[in-house]
Order: sequence, then C-alpha cells, then structure tokens
Amino acid sequence: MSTQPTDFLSGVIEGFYGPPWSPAERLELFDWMAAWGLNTYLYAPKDDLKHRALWRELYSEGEAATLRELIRAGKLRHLRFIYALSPGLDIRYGSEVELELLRKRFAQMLALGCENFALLFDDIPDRMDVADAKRWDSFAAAQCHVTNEMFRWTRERSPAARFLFCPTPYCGRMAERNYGGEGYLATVGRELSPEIEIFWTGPEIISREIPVAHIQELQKVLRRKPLLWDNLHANDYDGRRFYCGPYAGRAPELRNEVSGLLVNPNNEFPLNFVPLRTLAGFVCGTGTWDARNAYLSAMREWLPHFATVGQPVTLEDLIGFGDCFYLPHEEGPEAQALFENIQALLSTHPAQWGERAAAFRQQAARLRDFCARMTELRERPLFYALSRRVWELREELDLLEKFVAFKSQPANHHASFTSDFHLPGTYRGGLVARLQRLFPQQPDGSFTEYRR
Ligand code: GDL
Repeated sequence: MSTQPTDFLSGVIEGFYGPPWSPAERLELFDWMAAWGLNTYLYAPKDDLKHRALWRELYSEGEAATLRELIRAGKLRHLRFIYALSPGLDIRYGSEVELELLRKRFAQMLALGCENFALLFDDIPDRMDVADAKRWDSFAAAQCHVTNEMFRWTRERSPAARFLFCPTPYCGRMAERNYGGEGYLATVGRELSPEIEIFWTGPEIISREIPVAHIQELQKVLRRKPLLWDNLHANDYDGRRFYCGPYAGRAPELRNEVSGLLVNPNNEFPLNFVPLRTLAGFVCGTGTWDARNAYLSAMREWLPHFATVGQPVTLEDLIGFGDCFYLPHEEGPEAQALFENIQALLSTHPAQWGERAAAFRQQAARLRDFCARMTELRERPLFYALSRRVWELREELDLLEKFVAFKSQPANHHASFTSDFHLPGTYRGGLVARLQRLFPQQPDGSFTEYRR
C-alpha cells in the first residue's frame, strides 16, 4: 500500500541525450509503471529535435499521431503524461512572437490530449540577448516571466494542469558556482508562481546521496518543496556503462520533503527493469529502505527476461553479473570482491599468490561464461542493449584469466605476458582510449599530467 498522497509525482523522465525510446518501449514502460504503482511519465528526450533544438516547430501529422497514441495509452493506464519543452538554447525571453510560438506548441499538445506541461532550462548557455539583458537584470527573472505566462495560459485551458520548471542551476554544485547568475534560485523562489514545481537533481547532477537536510535547506530558498529529477541511473554520459543497481542513497524520509520523485534512467530501455522496480518499491513502501534487499528481489522478477535458447541462467549468476553494472559510484559486492582479488594478485609476486589465483580464475570464468550465454537470450532487444558492454567485460576477464594462468607457472614468474587476442590497435585502441591513458584522473578527482 502506498503511503504517498495521490498528488505525489512518481515515475520516469525520458530526459537523456541520445536516441529516444521507441513507441513499443514506451508502452512497455507504461505497463511496468501501472503494475508497480508509479504514476507519472515526463516526455523530455533531449534529442527529439522538436523538444529542444527546433522547439519552435510544430510536430508533423505523423509525429502528432504517435504522440496522441502515447498520451492515450498513458490515460488508459491512469498515468499522468507531462510534455516538456526546452526553448532555452536560443529563446528571446522578451519577445511576444516567441511566446506565441510556445503557446502554439502547447496548444498542439493540448489538442493531442496532453494536460500537463514543463518548461526546462537545463544545459543551456547562461546568457541572454541584448534586448533581454536590458529588460531584466537576471536570467532567472527572464525565465520566470516566460514560465509564469505559460503557466497562466495553460491553467486557463487545463485547470488541473501540473506545471514543472527546470532551473538553469539544478543541483547544489551548480548553485554554489553561481551558475545562471548570483541569486538565481532566490529570484526563482520569489518570482515563480508558487504552484509551479521546480526540479532538482540533488547535491550533484548525478547524486550518490541526497540528504534530507540538503533538501530542507533548498526548500527555504525555493519557497516550496522541490521535485526530484534523479539521474542516479542515467548513463548517457558514459557509453561503456549501464546501471542496474537498486534505487539507493536516499532515505525514505526524503519522500516527505519533495513534491515528487522522477528518475531519468539508462538510455537502453530494457536495462531499466531493476532501477524502476526498486524506485517503485521506494516510493510505495513504508518504513525503512534496504536497497540491497530491494535489488535482490527485483533481480528475481527480472530473471524470466533472461530465458535463453540454451542452458538456463541462474538467479545467482544474474546477481553476480548485475553487480558488475551496479551504480555510478559503486560496484555490487560480488564485482567488488572480484576486483579486489585481481588487484591483490597484480600487486603481489606470483610466488605468493597461493589459493587466491585459483579462486580468481574460477570467479572470472563463471562470469565470462555468463557473458557468453547472453548471446543466447530469447529477448533480443535485451541482448542488443547489453551486447557492447558484455563484450568488453568478457574481453577483460579473458585477458586476466590468461594472465593469471600464465604467471601461475613458476617458469613464467619473470617472463613478460602477451595475448594473441589482445593486440595493440584493435584492443583498447582509438583516440579516446589514448587520451584517457595520457591524462589519468586520481581517485580524489584531480588530474595529473603525463610524465615520461
Ligand atoms: C543532465 C541533463 C540530463 C542528462 C543528465 C545525465 C538534467 C536536469 N539534465 O544534466 O538531460 O540526462 O544530466 O547526463 O539532469
């Protein structure tokens, strides 16, 4: 049973950079959300051209028909559909012509059945054109002007509309750096109509934790409860990773301090099962929150999606695999243990390896075997979503296994090791990998120059 009032927004933002989800994926998402008790979907794919770069252009008939279908599908499942527009790249805030274009865009969406809206001003140049700078002494005031007007206009046509706003500084670090100009958030808190909800991603864009005290401080400035835009499982910033760990690092008390909790997850839709299942558990749960337990039970529910054309996959193996792609700031315990094992081996002379070498080889071989079996998944979209990352993991495990086997032979203790399957150029090659090697980052975040 949910403890949350029905006006608490809970659900998903399609708000990442990269290819937007397909209509079929969105329908599957809606089915998951309805089954799990999440109530809101925010349409905000950064790379729908008409959401951001071409925000002035109406949707074509074909595009409109797809959106109408999506909105209808949401309604059938009693989900709240919110349409977001991001005009901030180049809008002239003081122009009546621009405001009229915004109204036309919203009017088209209203005609398609959409009742709730958002204006997003994240990730935009933080400056105004000359005329706007003359009229407003701050960026925040200009954005409030446009947003308040669009809110008023929308409520006249859709009286129960929820209306959301994403500020230019949308996390603690950006606010500290005075992104958007000094006093930006205070101006928004004062000038933005109190019924408009304001997004916030926590102390960071990708927040490992979102402390209750951090949000309570923010409430004073914004003069309302913020609405969380949680990027914990977003992976658009790193093509090598995805996150299938649990919703974590947020205390259950946080639910009382925000007007809702929306997550912007992995680009690859099929990889979001556990993140969204555990989010639903967090939002709808009562009492304490045990993220690891939530993960283990969501993994059990995800397992049937891993049916293969060959040998079945076990829950134990799936959990170990999921631990390798857990959360941005931490590996799951099994992956961490594997890492520590190989780290210890690499820093010790092979004569001292003892039992550890065999233990590592066994662990790695099992995981590598699991990765190989992913090619046999019946759900091909799930395999395609996994395939590049699984390939990379397999390569690294294979290399390390070969290395440990080679060095375990006393005759090879001092011999140098090479692998015929890991050759310069085709292995860890390319400009990006070379740049990374040239300019490594320390665990404390600092960068060191390369020294010969
Ligand atoms: C962001 C972007 C978001 C992106 C995420 C992760 C917000 C408000 N905006 O800054 O579109 O997916 O980071 O890269 O979070």
